[in-house]
Amino acid sequence: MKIKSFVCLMLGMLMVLFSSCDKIQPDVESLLSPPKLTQEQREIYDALVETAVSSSIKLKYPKAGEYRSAFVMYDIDDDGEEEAIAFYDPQQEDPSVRIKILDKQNDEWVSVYDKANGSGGVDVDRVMFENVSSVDRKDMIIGWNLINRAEKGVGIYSYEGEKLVSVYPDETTSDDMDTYSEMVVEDLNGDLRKELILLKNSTSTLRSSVRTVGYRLGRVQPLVDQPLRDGIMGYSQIESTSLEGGGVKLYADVYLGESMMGTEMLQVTADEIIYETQEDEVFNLTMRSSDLPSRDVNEDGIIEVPYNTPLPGYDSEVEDGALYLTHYNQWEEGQCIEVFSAVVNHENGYMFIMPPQWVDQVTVVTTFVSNEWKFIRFNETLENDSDALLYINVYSEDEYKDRNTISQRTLVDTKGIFEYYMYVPENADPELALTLEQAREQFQLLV
Ligand SMILES: [Ca+2]
Ligand SMILES: [Ca+2]
Ligand SMILES: [Ca+2]
Repeated sequence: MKIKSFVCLMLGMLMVLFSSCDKIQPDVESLLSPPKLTQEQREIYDALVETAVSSSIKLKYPKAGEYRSAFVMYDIDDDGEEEAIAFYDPQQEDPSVRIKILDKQNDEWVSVYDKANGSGGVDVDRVMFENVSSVDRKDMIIGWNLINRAEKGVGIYSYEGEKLVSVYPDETTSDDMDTYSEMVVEDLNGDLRKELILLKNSTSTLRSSVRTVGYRLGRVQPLVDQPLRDGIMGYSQIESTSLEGGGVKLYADVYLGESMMGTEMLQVTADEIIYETQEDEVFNLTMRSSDLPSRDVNEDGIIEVPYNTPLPGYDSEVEDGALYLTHYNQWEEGQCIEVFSAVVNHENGYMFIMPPQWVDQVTVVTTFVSNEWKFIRFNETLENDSDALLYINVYSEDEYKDRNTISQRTLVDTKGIFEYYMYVPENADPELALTLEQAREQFQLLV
């Protein structure tokens, strides 16, 4: 056990190291062991420590997004050479994180800027470089973790004359920093400046909303606010696709309470937000009882939103282990079109697309064989399971396989250490039976 966890730790560290190999962006782990630093990284680190406001500093590195290392390497003044942007906690009374910018001048790294963030940021969520306030120069967007808050703060900064100037909130005002739980950055009006779409969710009030922020009339400011329904516990993931006339369609998968999810759909354009799922009758058709993301399941470029209903014989109200039929729907102008319905085995990473003639006729039961799903013609109760049409089994590579069971099964797919088997009984009801080949075509591994 000890050896195992040590190996895991080593693997974890290796992954952290390799993930930052593409640019010189050391992570904190490697900074703790100086020999791993390149000469350049060491020079940056030394210049940072030498000029920091306290002698004992703690480096902070972005937790999400493209830049995940203690030094963000980016040509922020557009002179053709990268600067090093570092975040550090001077470990003094005020827990605020400072931003330092180091520039290489005459072959030496020197600190050109060092300032406390004025927004109470205690950690860095993410850093992005985008044209927001200007088409000529990229701004730095920083997502800050705030003390005692689940929502994050967002600041947009422009680098002017070796200074970071906050353009949102505007430095010259005392406006509070705007917040987000999830953020999407897109040019909504084709003016080559990006707008920010901030998806908000307050864990204390359970109020959620969507806000757009962008450059209008000479400054970066909030554009449109759209409240979302009450009761959203948080966001799972956000998908977005381009709308024909400009703007994006957002699919925000949301948690609604214990193992219940739904999807808020919105059309976000330059001057309005159309809330497609505002009506409960529409939103209810996106609800499902397991953690199923909205995604493009049939690879046609359009996102499908899952919705599930109990399989014949199961009642979602009373049963914990109920199995469901998941309908994958495309939404257009408030109308839904089902692409297909499937039974999804989340735990084992596969789904089986139900042939249309099986819907409402066929249900699935688990058996005494672990990770076996048995598809049966539904005859009034789940106990009446003699009309078997298909078995799907999942084994890990070196797991014990009962010889009688496995001799009937055909290996149809593998993923990592997992092996997927199928079996179509010879006496399957001819009215509903599939051949093994047909059954294989309905089978898909989850990505
Ligand atoms: Ca530069
Ligand atoms: Ca724009
Ligand atoms: Ca699709």
